[in-house]
Amino acid sequence: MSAPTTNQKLLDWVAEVAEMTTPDNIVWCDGSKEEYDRLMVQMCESGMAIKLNEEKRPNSFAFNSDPSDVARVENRTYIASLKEEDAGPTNNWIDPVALKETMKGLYKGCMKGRTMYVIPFSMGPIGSPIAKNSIELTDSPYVVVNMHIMARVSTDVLRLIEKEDTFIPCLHSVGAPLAEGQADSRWPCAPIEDKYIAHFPEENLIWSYGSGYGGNALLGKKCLALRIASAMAGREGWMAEHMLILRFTNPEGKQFHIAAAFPSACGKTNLAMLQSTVPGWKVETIGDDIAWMKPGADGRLYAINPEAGFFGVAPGTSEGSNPMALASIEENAIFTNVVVTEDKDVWWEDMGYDCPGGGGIDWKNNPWKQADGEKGAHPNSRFTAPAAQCPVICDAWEDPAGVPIDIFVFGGKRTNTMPLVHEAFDFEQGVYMGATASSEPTAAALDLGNVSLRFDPFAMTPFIGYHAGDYMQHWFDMGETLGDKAPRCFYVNWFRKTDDGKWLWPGFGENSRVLKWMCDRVEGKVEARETPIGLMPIDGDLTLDGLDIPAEDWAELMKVDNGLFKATLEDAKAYLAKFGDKLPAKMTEQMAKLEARLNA
Ligand code: GTP
Ligand code: SPV
Ligand code: MN
Repeated sequence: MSAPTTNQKLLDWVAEVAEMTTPDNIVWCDGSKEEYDRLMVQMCESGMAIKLNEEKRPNSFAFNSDPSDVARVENRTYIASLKEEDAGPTNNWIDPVALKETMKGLYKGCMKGRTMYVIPFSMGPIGSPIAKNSIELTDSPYVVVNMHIMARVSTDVLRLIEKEDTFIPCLHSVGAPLAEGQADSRWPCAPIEDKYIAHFPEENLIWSYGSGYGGNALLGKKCLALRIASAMAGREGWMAEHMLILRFTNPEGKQFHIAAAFPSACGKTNLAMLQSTVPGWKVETIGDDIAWMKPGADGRLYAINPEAGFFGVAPGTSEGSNPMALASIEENAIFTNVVVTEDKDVWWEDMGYDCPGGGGIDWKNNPWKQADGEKGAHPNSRFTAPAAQCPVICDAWEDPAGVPIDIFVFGGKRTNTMPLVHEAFDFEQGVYMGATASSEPTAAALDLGNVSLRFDPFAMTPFIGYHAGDYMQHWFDMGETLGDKAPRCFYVNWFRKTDDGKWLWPGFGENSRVLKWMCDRVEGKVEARETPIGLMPIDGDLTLDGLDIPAEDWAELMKVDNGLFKATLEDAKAYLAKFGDKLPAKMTEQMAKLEARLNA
């Protein structure tokens, strides 16, 4: 196939990579339905994909990964800045020259026996001033079809690259060359010690090797839209955050835009599509994972969702918890590491009903019976679906101008200590709350080991493309830029448990009650009571009508235990110590103020 572009930079790069990786063929992708269908047919024939029941799940497919390749690999992820100190204490670092040497060794001949796909894609609406044009080179057809859904894949991007003579290069290989006549495996990938997810922030360059999974391989997502974009945003005065974006509209039609940062597998997709239980209030989805935000001409902060689809956690997704996600995956969806039932539909744990037929093929590609008690879907199994299929997608979701953010929400999974909701006294304390957000570990990252609590600033620890201390300072700087137009900051915790392990808060749709309280605060409709950690609801303002929450459970959800918070503050101090003189003075100031309030 002759190359469908005249851009010399792009042609040279493709030629250079092809020379290094020696694919059998090169295919330039155009993002068309014909291309998608053709690749799916090929993958079904090769045994990599399973076509699902056309009646039950039209145009949908299931994949099972290699059991070793089921999530992001944070200990194989690198920020290879020129200077080590610029990667900071939260990132792995290798000298970029040395890392490139190592990776070139791995890339040499790595696409032998495979096709190299050239994927032109845009993160953000094509041609929008905030969007980024990019090319992913990959030898994974699974990556191509997922990129079709998650990003905007189009030859229009080639035209923009020709005009602007610039693009963000993303190189990906599964790292499994095929010898002459060698049969391919169902899910080719490299052993863990050969996997590298590498970022060269000064060059806006991404090199990924050895994994075919999600955030390791769909390079527009975590690698570009968060790690590289956060480094660009830090330099250029905007923000790239691990945040959902939603619009919450009250009965009078007043709109509030909320951006919320929760760590992986802590409820962003669920909150983004929430079905409000507060009469007359409704939620519309703008994004479920990533927000790019810039101050607008009116001085407010405007957010866009750079993605085009959802790559959501399957287990726990049910008619009860997230009906809008279920509706989004009725057709044209891809499923990875779920159960394929006997009648070729999909199932996962906590889907709201037992597996039809009692079993099927599990995520490890083996025959499986629910009655045997083993999990059928991997806890980090995922669906990929076009955002446009979400019944509550907001009409502004592709507006290149974005939506003005009124409220930031931070949070994580804490079964103890953190109350249901509290509000920051001001933006600077809000930054402190976001910067010291903490969570108990989840299944979305493979390798966090046996830790009980992980500090996860702004849910961005695995995604900050530069020094996390500089990143915190950037948040304070944005506060100064925005002044009194800065969003109001809140901290939530949906995950408190009783001593015998039951949820204290019903969560999901009922979280709308908490969002409404936030909006009432923004509008000045309700007062709040001061506690050492921030402002909290006055009894009655956060309505519990119709909920069956015993008074002692509510008291527990609203409790601020000074002793527990002093312990968390000590943990935060220990965590922040590793930032050394890069820790913003404002963080130290906030800690001193919090300590004083807790001791008062
Ligand atoms: P990533 O895609 O990894 O970034 O995850 P996410 O933040 O989008 O998480 P998601 O919304 O997929 O939720 C992950 C898990 O949290 C699922 O098992 C949900 O059922 C569960 N969850 C979400 N919201 C709530 C809630 O309000 N209460 C409780 N108890 N669980 C929740
Ligand atoms: C996350 O882990 O935050 C995800 C899934 O959204 S992945 O795309 O694999 O990063
Ligand atoms: Mn995520």
